[in-house]
Amino acid sequence: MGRKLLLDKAHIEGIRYYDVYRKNGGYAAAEKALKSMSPDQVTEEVKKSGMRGRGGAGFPTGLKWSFLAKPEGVPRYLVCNADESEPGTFKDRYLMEFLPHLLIEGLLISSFALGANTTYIYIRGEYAWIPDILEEAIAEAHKNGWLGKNIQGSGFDLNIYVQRGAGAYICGEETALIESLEGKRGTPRIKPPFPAVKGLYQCPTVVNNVETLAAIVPIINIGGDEYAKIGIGKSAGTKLISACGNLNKPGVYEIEMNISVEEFIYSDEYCGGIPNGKRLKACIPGGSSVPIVPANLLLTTAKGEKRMMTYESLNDGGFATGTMMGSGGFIVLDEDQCVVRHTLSLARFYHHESCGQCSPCREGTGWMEKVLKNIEHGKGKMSDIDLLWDIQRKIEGNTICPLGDAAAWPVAAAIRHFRDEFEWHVLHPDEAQRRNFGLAHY
Ligand code: L3W
Ligand code: SF4
Repeated sequence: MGRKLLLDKAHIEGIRYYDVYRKNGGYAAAEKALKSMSPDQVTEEVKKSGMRGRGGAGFPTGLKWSFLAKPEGVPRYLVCNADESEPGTFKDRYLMEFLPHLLIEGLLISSFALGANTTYIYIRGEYAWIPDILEEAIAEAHKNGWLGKNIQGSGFDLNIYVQRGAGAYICGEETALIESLEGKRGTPRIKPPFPAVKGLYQCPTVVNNVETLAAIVPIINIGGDEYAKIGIGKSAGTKLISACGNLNKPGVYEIEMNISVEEFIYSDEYCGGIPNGKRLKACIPGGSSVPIVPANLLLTTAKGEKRMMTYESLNDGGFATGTMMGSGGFIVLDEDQCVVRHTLSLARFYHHESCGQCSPCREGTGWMEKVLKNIEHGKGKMSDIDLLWDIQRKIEGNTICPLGDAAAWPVAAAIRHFRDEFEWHVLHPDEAQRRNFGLAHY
C-alpha cells in the first residue's frame, strides 16, 4: 500500500467537522508552525520538500513563495485556486468536500509563511454545494481560535473568504482569476509582471492550487526532508489523481510518485483495469490540456523503460512521444473509443472557453472545431488533416495565456499518433456519418 498523506483520514466518519478533525491530529501542523517556527522556516521546509504546484504547471512551490515581493506597508495576499474546471480533473473537489479543515489548515500555515492576513478561496461556480461546506468549516475554525485575530496567541491575524466563480474555465488561469476576484471580466493579464510582484489589487500575491495548499500540512508535520524522500527525483511526495473514462474503478487516488502507469491502471489497489477485458487504446494522463498518448507509448517510454507516474517520466521524450502530469486528470480510452470524436469534443470545449483576447486562440479554436466536425461527420477532405495541423501550429506559443497551447496540443497529439483514424473518416464518409446519426449537434 502506498503512503497516504492527504487522504489518510478521509475514511473517518465526520472528518469534515472540526471536533473530529482535531481529535485525529488536525491543526497539529498549524500549532507547530505558529508556535515554534518563523515564516521563513516554514518556507524553507516547503523548499526542502521539493513539492511542485499541483494545479498543472508543476512549478516548485517554495520557489514561487520566495518570489513574493515584500514592500513595506503593502498588503500581500494568498489566493487558493479552487476553479477546478479542467476536463477529467476532480481531485480538488474531493479535498474540499470531504476534508475542508485540511485545506483551511494549509491556508493558515501558508498565509503565516507569506505574511498574508487576507486569503481568498476562488471556487468554480459549478461546485455549487461546496462553498457552504467551506464556510461552515471556516466558521468552526474561527470559533476555535484558528482564524481571526491573534491566532492561538501567536500575534498572527487571518481571515479567509470564499468567492464563487461564474462558470468560466479561463478563470482558473491565475491572472484571469485575479481579474475576476477584483470584480472584472476574467481575462488573463500579460505576464510579467507575475502575481508575486503585482497580483490582486496590484499587490504581491501567491496563487496556489487547492491540493498544493493542503499538502503544506503533511510537509510541516513530517518535515520537508522526509517529504522529499517520497517519490522519484524532482517528483517528490504524493499526488492526487482523478481517474475516469474506461476503468473498472474510476475515482480519486493518492499515489506516491514512484509507481508505474501500468500499475496505476491495472492493479486492484488503483483503477483495477479496463472493463470487459477490453484493450487500452490511449490515455490523457494530466487533464484535457495535455497530449493524448497511445497505449504502447503510455506504458513504455521511447527508451523501452516502464513509464512512471512522475512529472519527468510522463514527459519523457518531450511532446513527440511523451505527455504531461498536468493536473492529474487521468482519462482512459478503450479500444472502442473514437479519437476523432474525442478530439472534437475537446476542441468544442476550448472554443467555447476561449476568452477571445488573442486572435490565434479566438479564431483558431473555432476553426479547429469546424474542421474536426467536418471530418468526424464524414464531410472532410484529406487536406483538412493538414489544415488542422497548420492551425494548431499557428496557435501554439502565440497567445497570452496557456489556453491556446492547451487547445493546440490535444489536436497535434491526436494527429501525430492517430492520423490513420482521421484518414479513415475521410475515406469512409458513409460509415462516419452513420456512426454519428443523431449526434449532429456534436
Ligand atoms: C514569479 C517568475 N512567478 C513562473 C509562477 C506563475 C504561476 C506558476 C506557473 O498554467 C498550466 C497550464 C494548463 N516569477 C515566475 C513565476 N511563475 N515564473 O509559476 O506558471 P506557468 O506559467 O508555468 O503556468 P500557469 O500559467 O499557472 C498552468 C495546465 O497547467 N493544466 C492545468 C489545467 C487546469 C487545472 C484545473 O482545472 N485545476 O489545473 C494542465 O495541464 O494548461 O499549462 O503561478 O505565476 N519568474
Ligand atoms: Fe484568452 Fe485564448 Fe488568449 Fe488565453 S490564449 S488570453 S483564453 S484568447
